Amino acid sequence: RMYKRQTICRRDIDNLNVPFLAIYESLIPPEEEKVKQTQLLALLKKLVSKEWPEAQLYIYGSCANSFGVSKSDIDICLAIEEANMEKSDILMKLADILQSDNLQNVQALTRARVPIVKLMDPATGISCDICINNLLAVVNTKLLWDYAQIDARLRQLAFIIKHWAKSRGVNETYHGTLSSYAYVLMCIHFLQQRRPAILPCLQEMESTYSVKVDNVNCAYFDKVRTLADFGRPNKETIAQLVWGFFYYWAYCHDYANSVISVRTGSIISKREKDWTRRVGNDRHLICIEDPFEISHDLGRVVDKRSIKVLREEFERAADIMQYDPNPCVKLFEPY
Ligand code: 3AT
Ligand code: MG
Repeated sequence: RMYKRQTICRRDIDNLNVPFLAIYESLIPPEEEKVKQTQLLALLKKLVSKEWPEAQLYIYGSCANSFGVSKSDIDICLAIEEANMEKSDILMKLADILQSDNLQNVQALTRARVPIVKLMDPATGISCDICINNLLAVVNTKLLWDYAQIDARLRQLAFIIKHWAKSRGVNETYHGTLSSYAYVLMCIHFLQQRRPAILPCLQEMESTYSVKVDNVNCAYFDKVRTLADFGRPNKETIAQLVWGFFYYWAYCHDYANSVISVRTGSIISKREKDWTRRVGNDRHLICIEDPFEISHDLGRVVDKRSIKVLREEFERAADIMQYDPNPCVKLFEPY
């Protein structure tokens, strides 16, 4: 199936730039949404600090990594040192603290894979999930944000890919498809691999930011303002990149042997990572290395059935980009 065809993209590809950019613009959250998020965070901080003056609240995920579309839920992390308390007890107590004010549907989900407190703010209609001490997610949020500052095409591409994945039902980890976080890493990797490259590999550069979280050293070059011209030599347009992204995952990626790695800015081998066979529930059918937790494959949720669904969706999308008279409609048709 690999290298099945030697296609170059359609001649009229650049006619698609205007409609793709219009889709991107329509997904950007309006300023008042950001204001409401900030207000909700301030309220939560006030309530939490009464009980735990030392604790910190951080926004992470799509509301802070710049890849959030309009009406996203907020992901919040409570950073707290409570050596004598079980995580589930902290969550119950947190739910209690927040219940007392006028927030709605405050629930502690202590048995979820990632235990959280869930709530809804009736004043703004915003839902949020609060987890405890998930600081690696706070750091990978900063990494994604920093990458987005380097070249505008990353945010455009990632919005379009996320919108496609949601429309086609392949953004659901509990059904064996990929998380938004995984799709953004796939976009970063893809832009690192273009020639000339559109994105650098920040973790291979001299580190200007370095923290140790859960025994993982997270270090990379974060002075991204100095890289504003990095992608300039590459003139590819958003339509060409959307086409190239799907073409890569449909016909060029070596699923049997390759791992994509934003950390190294390249492809590494499954053998090198010992990801060649199923271990427990991790099947490694599509391999996406986490940039910091490098033993963590973001493709591990994908199973024998869902890998087929995913690859068929990549092929469908690549074929639409290649041949369809109206790709901007067809691509996002509900499944
Ligand atoms: P949505 O707009 O909510 O779809 P998101 O970027 O908020 O996109 P998620 O809600 O899937 O993505 O995840 C929230 C954040 O949690 C994103 C990332 O910082 C972190 N995260 C998610 N999945 C993983 C994972 N498997 N390993 C490490 N960090 C993760
Ligand atoms: Mg989210």
